[in-house]
Amino acid sequence: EKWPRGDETVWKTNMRGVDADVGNITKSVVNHVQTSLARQAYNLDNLGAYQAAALSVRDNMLVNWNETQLHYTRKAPKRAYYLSLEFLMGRTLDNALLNLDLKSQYKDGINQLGFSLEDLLEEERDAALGNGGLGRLAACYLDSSASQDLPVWGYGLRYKYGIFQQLISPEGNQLEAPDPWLDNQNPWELPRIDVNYEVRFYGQSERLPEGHGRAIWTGGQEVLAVAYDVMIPGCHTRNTNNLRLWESKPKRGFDLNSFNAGNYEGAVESSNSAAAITSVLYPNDHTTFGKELRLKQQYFWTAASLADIIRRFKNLGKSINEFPDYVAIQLNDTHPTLAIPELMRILLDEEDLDWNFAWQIVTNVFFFTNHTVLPEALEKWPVPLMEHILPRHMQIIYDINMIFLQAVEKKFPGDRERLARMSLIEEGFPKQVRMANLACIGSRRINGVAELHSQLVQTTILKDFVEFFGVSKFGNVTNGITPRRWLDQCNPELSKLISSTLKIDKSVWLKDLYKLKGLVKFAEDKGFRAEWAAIKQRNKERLAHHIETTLGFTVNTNAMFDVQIKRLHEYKRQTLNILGVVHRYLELKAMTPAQRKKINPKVVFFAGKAAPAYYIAKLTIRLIVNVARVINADPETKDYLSLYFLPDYSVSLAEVLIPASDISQHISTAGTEASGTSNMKFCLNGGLLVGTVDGANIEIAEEVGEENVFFFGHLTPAVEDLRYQHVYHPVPVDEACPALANVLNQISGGLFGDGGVYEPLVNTIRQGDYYLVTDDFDSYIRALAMVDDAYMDRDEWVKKSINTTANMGKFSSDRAIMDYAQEYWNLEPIPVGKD
Ligand code: GPK
Repeated sequence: EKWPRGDETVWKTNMRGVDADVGNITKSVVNHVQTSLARQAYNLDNLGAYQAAALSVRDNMLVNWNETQLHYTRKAPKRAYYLSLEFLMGRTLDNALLNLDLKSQYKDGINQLGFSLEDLLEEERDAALGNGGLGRLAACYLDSSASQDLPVWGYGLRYKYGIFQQLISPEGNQLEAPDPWLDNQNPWELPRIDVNYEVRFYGQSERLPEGHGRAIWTGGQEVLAVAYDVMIPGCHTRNTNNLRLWESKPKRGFDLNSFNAGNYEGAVESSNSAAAITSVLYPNDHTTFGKELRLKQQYFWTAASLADIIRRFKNLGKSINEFPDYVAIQLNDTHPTLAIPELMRILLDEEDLDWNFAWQIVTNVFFFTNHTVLPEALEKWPVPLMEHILPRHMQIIYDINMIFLQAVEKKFPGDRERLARMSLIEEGFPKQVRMANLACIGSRRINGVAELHSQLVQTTILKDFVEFFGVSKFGNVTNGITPRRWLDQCNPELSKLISSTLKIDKSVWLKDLYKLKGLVKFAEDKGFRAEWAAIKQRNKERLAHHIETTLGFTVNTNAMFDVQIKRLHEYKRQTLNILGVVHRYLELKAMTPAQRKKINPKVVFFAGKAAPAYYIAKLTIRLIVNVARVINADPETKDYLSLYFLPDYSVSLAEVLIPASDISQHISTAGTEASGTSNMKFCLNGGLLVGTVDGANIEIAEEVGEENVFFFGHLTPAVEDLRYQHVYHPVPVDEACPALANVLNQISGGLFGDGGVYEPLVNTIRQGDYYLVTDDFDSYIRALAMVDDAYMDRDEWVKKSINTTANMGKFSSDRAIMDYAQEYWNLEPIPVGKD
């Protein structure tokens, strides 16, 4: 068939490219106001202007997106797919303008139309389709894939409601409100009503008598998955990748059969349950709940994504045994593990392959990243639930298990305990399917997210599998962060100073972050240090201004800014931090005014959400809020110590907080934080770090030098023994750590309101103390004292700050994604327009 239809020159002369002309930009924005939005200049508000500007930017992105997809289709390279239940994208407009290198032109154009770009940026709602680090990592990896010209697509779910909005009641309780982020039109997504797949649930699976492990799965409920595409622009490249999010909807508006039988309500009900699948992001981090709807989400998403991937592969006209040469699929944690039995089902039941051949393909396509060794996060699904919702997949899992355990038995004859540990099925009432074991045996390679964590994965949760498969199947890819959003976008002044100092255009160093190393020698330059410090100061004032306008508090910008922002979790030990604040407050109270005057003033910021059902985490928030209420109102101390809990933590709030931090806290019990990624963001912005010897803190110290990091606390190898001691030879806190006991007594005694309220929280420390707050408290306080001392010598501090930023090259997500591309996926960059 001839392409294009009609007159080729008419087509070609009308195809537009990316347009950086300010005149054309204003024309396009006005055109969107008039036509796409059907609004008029005289009553246009900031929101309308934002939407028109966004649509105009989107037009430019689409030019690149189309070209990229065409280029990938023509070149037919191997592609990788990043399957993640969470993509914590944040806002898009500023990021898109910077990546397309159109920011100054749009700034001018928007100005000419009587608006300010900065105001319009604030109109955008965060796309908050994730809980925390795992979801934000996925977003950084998409940015890096596009920026490194890698043919990578993301696949996820288009939740109608993202992570809940956090409200704080006057008593200090967290309240959750829904996040209707799609209520304003979303200019960044393209509905693809024509790209849709049917996904089956429930029904019956009948094995076929002739063998090969085949079966026929029929009946049950069929739900439609509809694609929504989100463009992912690379930085200073035309490559623009795709994030495909699935929305569920009823296969027909209603169930025709029930409708004809007069069961109108029943028919509408079934359509309701289809839509429910993608209605809400589960707000639990590091925990698994075994909820039916969550399992349906996981299958719905993996089935639609695989169907789409296979359809794209089939368009290449290759034979199915070449599938692993053209496709790599990264499983972001165990959430998409059902893709393994689903691909087996397709290959066996639809492609008619025999078992061994199918398994060979499957185990060469998938790669699995583990993100935690915390036991409560290891996903397990009750067998009865699986049998009910996915009867065919349960058969396949049993078959995989049988064959696998035979191989284990052959290698380790008679080792029944090993078989029990490695089985995909955990015995019990009910039996459960162990998703990590399935992900592990079904994948080509497995990685952790920082050196220490990857070692722990290999020596603890997957030890048996290392012994069975050999260590070469296991690896490490230390996490990274995108320097576009986490430096250039959130800290434009610092970015400018870096470019002018290094005399390197940011388009170069932002994509080769090791270039920051060139800043080291400027740490000795007094003028440079002054500029560096002045930028930090302005970022602190920017944060203070934000807090003043949103919350009405006046923040002391002459103080040191100390920040801990992350999900509330016992293992992350916000408790240690708040107890340390109380300790400092008590010390200040005991001082004379003259003594206080010598103290380094400090403002402590907390932000983070607690899972709605996580009682202790919510109680920790309540304690923080009430400590803040008391100490911020104390005239004796408030100039030296104040405390803020900033509600509704988000990517956008992080973008204001991180550049303003002098010191940030990453204080998990050793061995519990797999990597951490905000630690990298703070350091990249010249903030120093106080932390435990855990996760990526260790590698950050290796890079920036231990003299620039404030480490404290027990090390990973000591943790197990200390926990044992707490249980079998408990020592009362009053003996083990008098300073901590004093703090706990003050809280229980009612210094911050009814002490009884906090008893359950205090008891987690007094009894068992699983996260070793008692053991680390004294060294934590000493570390904070060292921070104070260091901050007193401001010149030395600024040198540390510069040297920290200068040595953060390793933590670019570009390095991480290239590591995946080379060591895991076997993928090459496919730059658009360069051949
Ligand atoms: C790990 F297991 C999980 C989880 O459920 N959610 C989540 O955000 C985090 N993570 C780790 O806790 C961090 O240490 C890590 O940096 C991040 O994943 C990305 O790997």
